[in-house]
Amino acid sequence: MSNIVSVVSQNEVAVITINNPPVNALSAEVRSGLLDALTQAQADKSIFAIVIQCEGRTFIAGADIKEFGQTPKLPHLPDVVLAIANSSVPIIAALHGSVLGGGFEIALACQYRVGLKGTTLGLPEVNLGLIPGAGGTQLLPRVLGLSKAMNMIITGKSIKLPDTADNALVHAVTDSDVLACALEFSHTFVKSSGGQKLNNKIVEQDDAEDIKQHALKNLVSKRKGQTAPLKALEAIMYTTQYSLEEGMKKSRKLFLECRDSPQSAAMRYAFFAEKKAQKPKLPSISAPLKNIEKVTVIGAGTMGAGIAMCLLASGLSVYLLEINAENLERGMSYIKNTLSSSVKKGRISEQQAFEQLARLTGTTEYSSIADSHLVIEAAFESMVVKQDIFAKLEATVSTECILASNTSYLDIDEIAYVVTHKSRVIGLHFFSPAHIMKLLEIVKTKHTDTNVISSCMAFAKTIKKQAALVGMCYGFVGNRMYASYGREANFLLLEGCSPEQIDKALVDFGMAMGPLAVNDMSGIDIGYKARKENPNLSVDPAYFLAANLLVDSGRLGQKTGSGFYAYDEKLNRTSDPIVMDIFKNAAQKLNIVPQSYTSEEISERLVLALINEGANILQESIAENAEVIDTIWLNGYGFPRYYGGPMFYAQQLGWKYVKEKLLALHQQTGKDWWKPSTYIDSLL
Ligand code: TC6
Repeated sequence: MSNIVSVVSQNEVAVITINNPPVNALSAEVRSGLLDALTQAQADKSIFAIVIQCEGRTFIAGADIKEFGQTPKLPHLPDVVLAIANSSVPIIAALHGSVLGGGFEIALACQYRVGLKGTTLGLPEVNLGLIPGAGGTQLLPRVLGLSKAMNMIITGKSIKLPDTADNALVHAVTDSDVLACALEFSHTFVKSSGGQKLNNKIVEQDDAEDIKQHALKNLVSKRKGQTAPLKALEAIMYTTQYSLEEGMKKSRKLFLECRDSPQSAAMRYAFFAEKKAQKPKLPSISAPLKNIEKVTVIGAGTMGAGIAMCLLASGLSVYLLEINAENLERGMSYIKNTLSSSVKKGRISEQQAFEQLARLTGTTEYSSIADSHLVIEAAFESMVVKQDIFAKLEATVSTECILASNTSYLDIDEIAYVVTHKSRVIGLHFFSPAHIMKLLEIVKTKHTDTNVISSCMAFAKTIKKQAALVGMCYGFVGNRMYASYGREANFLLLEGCSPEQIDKALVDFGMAMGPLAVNDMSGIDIGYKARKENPNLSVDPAYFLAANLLVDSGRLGQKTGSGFYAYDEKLNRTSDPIVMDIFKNAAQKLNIVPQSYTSEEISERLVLALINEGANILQESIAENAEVIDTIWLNGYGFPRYYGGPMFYAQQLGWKYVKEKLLALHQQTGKDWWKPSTYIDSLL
C-alpha cells in the first residue's frame, strides 16, 4: 500500500487516511492507494463501516490538476468513485477544509458525510474548462435536486456545509474533531441501520426543462464563449433520463472532450499562473514580515473609498484621510451607502456592516494617522500633489511604516524622492472599483526593500487580492500594455473603422467590453491628461488623435453624455455619426487612406499590440515571467480566461506566426512599435 494512503482498524471501523500535502489532491498514487485501502478494509470481516478522512488542512481539494495534459495513469477517478458507491460496507466521508472537484465526488459517492462546521463544498471544474468528470454531474442532482445542483456546477461556486445535518448533503456536523464525529456516527447510527443504498433513481422533475433554459440564459451572459458549462448542463440533464451508472458513462465522454480542449489547457494554465505570480523570486529575508493591521488611505474619492472598503471587509482598521471636511464627508457617506446597500442585497449582515464602520476613522489631520503600519496614497494623479503628501507622511508616521502610492502611471521613484527612507516606498496599484476588482499590481522601485515587497505580497493575500509584482515603468505592466491596445483602436478609427465595429470585434473575441466603450465609461480625458503630462510619449501625429479630438470637442465619455458614442440619461449607448466625420477629416489631413477590415483582423491587431508590448516588458524584466503578465490581464482587464492571457494566447498561436504578423504590420504601417520584440526571437 502507498504511504500516502493508510488504513487502520479502530473499534470495528476501518479508518482510511489520505496524507498528500498540501491539499490532498487525487494524484494517481492517491487513487490507487484509495482502491487498495478499500479492498483491504472490505476484506476485514471485523469491521462494519469505513471512514475516509484526510490529514492536514483540508479534505481532498480535487483531482491533481498537474496530471491533466499528461498521459493518464490508472486507476481513473470514476473507477474509484464507483468502487466507493458500490461498496458493500457503508462508507462515511469525514470532511473538513475545502471539499472540491474530485474530492466532493468521492464524498458524494459515500453513503454518508459528516463534516466540520465551515467546510466548503464545491464542483469548481468549469473554472478549469472542465466538467465534473467522476460522476459529480450525476450524483449532486440526486442529493440536492436539479436546480441547486445545476446552479453549483455551472457557476463553479462553492457552498458552506450546512450548520446542522440535513440527511442529504450531510448527516452529522461538528465543531471539533471530525474523525471522532464520524466514528460516533458510525457506532450510533450506521451500525444499527446497516447502511443505505445510494440514490440511483432517474431524477423526476416536472420543471426540468425550465430549469435548463434558465441556466442557459445565465450562461450566455456570465460564461460567454466557454464550452465547459454548456457540456456540464448537458451532463446534468442526463440525470433525468439515465441511471447513475449510465449517466456516469455518458458524462465521462463530455469530460474527456473538455479535458482535451484548448480552453481547458488555457484555464488550467491560468490557475497555476496566478499561483506563480503570487510567489515572485525574491532574496530570502530573515526579518519577520511587517505587521499590517492599521492602514491609512489618503484620498476619499471613488478609488480611495473603494480601497478603504476592501480593507474594512478584510478586518483591518482604516484611517481615511482627506484634505478637507467636505471631501471627507463625501467619501465617508459613499462608504456608508455602499455598505448599507450590501446589507439590503444580503451580501453582508447588518452586524458585519456595523463592525466594518466601527473600524473606519475619517480624518483631515495627519497627526491622527501616526500609528499606521501602511499608508496607501490614492490622491490626484499629480507628481506635485503626491510628493507633498509623501513629505507630510515622512514627518508623521514611523520609519517602519510602509508608504505606498496607488498611482496608475507616475514614476514612484520620483514620488519617493522626498522621503529619506526610500526603501519603504512601493506602488500598490488597485483597479477600480477597488473593493470588487481582484488585481493588485505591486510595483517595486529601485530602492524598495525585499521585506517591504514580501510584506505587501502577504498583505495582498490578507485583503483577498491577486498580487502581481512588477517593476517600474510608465503605466507599469497593465496600463502600459493597455496603451498599445488603445493606440491601435485609435488608429483603426482614423483608418475608417467605426467605434461599434471595433468594440464588437473585441467583444466577439471574448473581452467583456470593447476598448472604446470602456474608454467612454472611464473618461477619455484621463488618458488625454496623462499623455499631455508625459513628454516621452510618441511624437506620431496620429497617436491617440481620435481620442484627443473628442476631448478637444468636449466629448469626454459617459460623464458628458457623449464620447465615442452618444448616451441618453440612462447611459444607453448609440452610435453618433458626428464622430466618424471628425475622424475622417483628421485622417484626410494626415493622408491616412481608409481601409476595410474584418472583425478578426481588428481583434488580431489589438491583441498583437498587447502581445508585442508584453514581450518588450519581459525583455526589460519589468515582469518576472509571462505568468505575471497573464495574471494581470485576466484579473484587471477581463482578458478571456479561456485564452489564458495574452502571452499564453501568443504561445498557442505560435511565436513564429506572431512574429510574421508583427513584421507584416511593421511593413504595412511603418511604425516602429510593430518591430517584433527581441524577446520573441529568444523563444523561436
Ligand atoms: C477535478 O477535481 C476534476 C475531477 C475529475 C477527474 C475525472 N491540484 O491555492 P493554494 C496546489 S478538477 C494540484 O495556495 P489555499 C497549488 O498550486 C480540480 N495542485 O492554497 C499550491 O501549490 P504551490 C478541482 C493543487 O489554501 C498549493 O496547492 N479542484 C490543487 O489558498 C496550495 O494552494 C479545484 O479546482 C489541485 N487540485 O487554497 C481546487 N489545488 O504551493 C483548486 C491546489 O506549489 N484549488 N493545489 O503554489 C483551490 O481552490 C485552492 O488551492 C484551495 C486551497 C481552496 C484548495
